[in-house]
Amino acid sequence: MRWESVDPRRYRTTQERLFVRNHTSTPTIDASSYRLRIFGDGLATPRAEGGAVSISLAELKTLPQASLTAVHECTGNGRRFFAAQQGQPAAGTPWSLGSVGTVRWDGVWLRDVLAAVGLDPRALTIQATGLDDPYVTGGVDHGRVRRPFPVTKALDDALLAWGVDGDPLLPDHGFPLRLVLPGWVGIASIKWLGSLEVSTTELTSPWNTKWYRMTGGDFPADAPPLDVNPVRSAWELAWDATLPAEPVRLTGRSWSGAAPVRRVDVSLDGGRSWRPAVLDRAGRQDQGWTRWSIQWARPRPGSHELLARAIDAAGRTQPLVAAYNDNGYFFDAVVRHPVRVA
Ligand SMILES: Nc1nc2c(c(=O)[nH]1)N[C@H]1C(S)=C(S)[C@@H](COP(=O)(O)O)O[C@H]1N2
Ligand SMILES: [Mo]
Repeated sequence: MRWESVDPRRYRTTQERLFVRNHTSTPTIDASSYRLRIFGDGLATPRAEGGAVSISLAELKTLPQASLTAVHECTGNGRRFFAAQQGQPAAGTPWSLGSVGTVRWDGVWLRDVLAAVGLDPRALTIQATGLDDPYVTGGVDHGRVRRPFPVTKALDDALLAWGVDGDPLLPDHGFPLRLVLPGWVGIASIKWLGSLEVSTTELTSPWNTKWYRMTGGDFPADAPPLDVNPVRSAWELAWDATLPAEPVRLTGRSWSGAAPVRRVDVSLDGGRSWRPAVLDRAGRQDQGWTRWSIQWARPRPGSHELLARAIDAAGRTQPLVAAYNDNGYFFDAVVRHPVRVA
């Protein structure tokens, strides 16, 4: 998603504008024969994979329907800035700040689906597996894209989504059904959801043991799998945007996986002086981002760096330097956004 394409009057991101991140490639799935399979020893009646409960889309749609607006963001958002801003190149897709959006998902609460199937009170984790091809890299077949998450998250606000803003999911975003774990790293929201294994033990996959954990830098060897997203901010401006030398109202957005954004401070002079931006807190929807604006009274001709730093209601904020890690996850530092006034 290009920040200069974001319409300041429009709160949510449309599917067409939302970033796409695939480990393999988008599969073609026939919705009429599609089935979600649920199995595992964490069901009230334990089921082996071969004897999974099989649920069609039509059957899912008989459950109470739900909609949820939430930030959707890749763990690697901002990765490019490890190299560009900190001189610490990190491996992976060199996103700027565009692998994020705020999306209104339509579907059913996972808790309602689990209640209908029947859950064992000792159930601990659920492994979600996609229907895209197995992920092969460096000659190793890691199997299908899958990641476990706690039953507590499943019962809290996890959604099984078949649509966005009333339309079916686009193929690239998980048609016909995806998991959505709001506030969590993007990889947790498994697309083209094929199965859910409900277990009374801790399940693992390479997507929570090998990747999507902090490795390298100052992190310990046993850093836990990443779950809740950090705090980040972006200006609704092109990189190196040219602005006329006249008063201008600048806009941007800030978000956090943990809590609503409480305050945003901005600097129009590269970080020498700061002042609070005007937040549109009332306009925030569910677990979406917070829009803000700032009046730049007298932009002087020349090059400038615009900075924005948010604080969320949990007291989390953005550092000036992000914690380096091998895979460039969680670049949450304040980004120095260059503009030219001409
Ligand atoms: N089955 C499957 N689910 C997946 C992925 C994938 O490659 N396969 N990519 C994950 C990652 S890394 C992210 S950031 C989000 C991206 O969702 P989007 O492409 O709809 O924006 O999907 C997640 N779910
Ligand atoms: Mo991602």
